[in-house]
Amino acid sequence: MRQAPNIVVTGTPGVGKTTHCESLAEKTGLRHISVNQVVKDKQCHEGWSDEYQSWIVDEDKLLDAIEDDVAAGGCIIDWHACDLFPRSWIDLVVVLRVDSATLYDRLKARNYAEAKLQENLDSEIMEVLLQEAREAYDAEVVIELTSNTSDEMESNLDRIEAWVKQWKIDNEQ
Ligand code: DAT
Repeated sequence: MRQAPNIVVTGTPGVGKTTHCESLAEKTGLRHISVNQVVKDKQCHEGWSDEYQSWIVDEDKLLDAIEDDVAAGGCIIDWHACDLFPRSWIDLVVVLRVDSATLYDRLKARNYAEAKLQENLDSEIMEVLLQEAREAYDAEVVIELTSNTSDEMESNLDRIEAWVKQWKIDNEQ
């Protein structure tokens, strides 16, 4: 049994995953696992894709790299995909959503190339990550939260923090 829950924070690049995860880790004491960082640091990839401007992730290596941490519980996993994680590992999946205009501005500020920017905007509009989460996990595990403004982020953080407290009460041994 885990002493603390495991949470996945997912969504299209630019929705606010890292910002949410860093604050959540501070507020709750849970550990932020940036999958991007793990992939780079532990070489869980098969090289760099020029087309996608990202690492080609070796999912088996990635799962092996984080398995021990996740088994202990109390991880906040920050990644733009969620269906690779075994259902038994995960207690809550938070799918962050953002308006197209806001996402456009955030990705533009990151100097994304036009094709990559458009691809991510399409993905957000088509709710690709939300669908993926709903297909991979039970309905009660998946929550969709908007992340357009700082006020929305504060309210998301309060809500997740309260959920973590309740999880600990419900799962006390
Ligand atoms: P991700 O990790 O999903 O790629 P991020 O956390 O790096 O996203 O955030 C992208 C940018 O948007 C960053 O400059 C912080 C800003 N941001 C994120 N969430 C926000 C929010 N709810 N309100 C205002 N700005 C936000």
